[in-house]
Amino acid sequence: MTNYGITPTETPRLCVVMVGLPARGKSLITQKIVRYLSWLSIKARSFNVGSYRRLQEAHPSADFFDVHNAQGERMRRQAAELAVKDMLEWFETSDGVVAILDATNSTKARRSWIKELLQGHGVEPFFVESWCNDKELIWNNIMDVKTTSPDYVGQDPEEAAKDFMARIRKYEEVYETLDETEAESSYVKIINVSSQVVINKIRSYLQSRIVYYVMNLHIKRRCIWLSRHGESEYNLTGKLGGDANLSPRGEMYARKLPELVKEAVGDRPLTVWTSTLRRTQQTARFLPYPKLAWKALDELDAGVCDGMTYEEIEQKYPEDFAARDKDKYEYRYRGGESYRDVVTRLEPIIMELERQENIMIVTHQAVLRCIYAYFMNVPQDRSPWMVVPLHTLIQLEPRPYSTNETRVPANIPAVSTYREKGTSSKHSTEVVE
Ligand SMILES: *[C@@H]1O[C@H](CO)[C@@H](O)[C@H](O)[C@H]1NC(C)=O
Ligand SMILES: *[C@@H]1O[C@H](CO)[C@@H](O)[C@H](O)[C@H]1NC(C)=O
Ligand SMILES: *[C@@H]1O[C@H](CO)[C@@H](O)[C@H](O)[C@H]1NC(C)=O
Ligand SMILES: CC(=O)N[C@H]1CO[C@H](CO)[C@@H](O)[C@@H]1O
Repeated sequence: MTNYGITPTETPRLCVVMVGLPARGKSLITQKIVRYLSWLSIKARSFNVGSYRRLQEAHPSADFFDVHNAQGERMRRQAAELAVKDMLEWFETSDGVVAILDATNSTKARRSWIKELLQGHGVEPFFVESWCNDKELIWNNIMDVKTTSPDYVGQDPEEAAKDFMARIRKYEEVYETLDETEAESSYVKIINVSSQVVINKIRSYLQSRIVYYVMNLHIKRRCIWLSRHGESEYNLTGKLGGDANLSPRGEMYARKLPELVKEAVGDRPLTVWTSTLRRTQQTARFLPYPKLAWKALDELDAGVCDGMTYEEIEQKYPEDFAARDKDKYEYRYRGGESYRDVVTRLEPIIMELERQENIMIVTHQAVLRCIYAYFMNVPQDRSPWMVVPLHTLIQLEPRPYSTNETRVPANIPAVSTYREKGTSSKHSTEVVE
């Protein structure tokens, strides 16, 4: 059956417990871990204690977060219990693998409570602390929070920021960071956004993957540009795969691309990544930036169907054709690859993309769909069917709680290479503008 990349000997139930003062990027890290694991087909979900608390107290003032406020303390504890209850239910009913408890968990006593609770239910606790005393980073985070947090909807931004600072001071009074007194716990402590990382008792493969991932995250503003290669000679005849040259219209796109890219990128430094195939390298060849060719960016390998049209595939391998329509993500071409295989080989690319700043990727339809799905959180039953037009520059700007997308068409016509689910295999010679 399917190997999810988890060794079968380990307990496949992990709870990542976030630790850290407010405005240390915990929710951002939480959301990214969920997206990354889901992209790798590892079932993950976050449980935000704050949103359970909000059900009882929608717009609490800073006093609510005072540890000496017994009423507030009781409600916060209740919210955490509700979150954990739902989490355990999710493990049972949805075959969950990784749950992420997004809370403050500011004291050793609380961590010890949650650790026992989880272990009592056969769930391995793993603490991820984001620790930071860089004033500028914290301030930037507060500005993001005050404009996006549901706690402050409809409030004056200045007032919201002040209240939030007061709330943070309440937590600071009691906050205890992870240290050697918790040496028996599995944890990773990220200091000043990965300028220093402390790891302790990493017990499983899954934990080490999460550690490796969070170590690579940064929060600098940057963009990622994606483009398919220009129309190729194979696209004109509807053939798959191969290593064809660009068509005359594809060539026009390659010549226009530097202008489009310059307009979008401005003076920012940029590195261009291509696959090792001719059509992506020809498309990128006029771009005046450093280039890197990755084998991992090569198109989905169509195996024995390489060089055939969809029509020929339907005739020669009708049951394969139908199987691919039924589950395009899992379908693996004879002697070739599935979308899942492509995601697996793209993982180092995603890891490197997280580490880098401005990058442009010129690649192929299936590969581009997989990369796009990671950033835009597109589920697997939809990602293989996504429309990614030829001759269009896609700009993605990752922001704390979403990714901003802009599409810039080059206005150079190309054949449509999109085949809708369940449609006839006839190659479309219709020209889209
Ligand atoms: C974190 O950043 C602040 C501000 O740049 C610096 O003063 C502090 O020494 C850093 N701490 C660590 C442990 O790197
Ligand atoms: C376009 O042509 C290339 C070969 O040059 C092929 O790999 C790719 O799959 C084609 N796109 C579609 C969707 O037909
Ligand atoms: C998204 O990006 C576009 C282009 O850079 C910009 O004009 C727009 O304001 C951005 N939207 C958000 C919500 O940041
Ligand atoms: C401050 C805060 O919200 N801490 C929570 C950490 O997690 C434990 C268990 O989930 C809660 O009891 C605390 O309230």
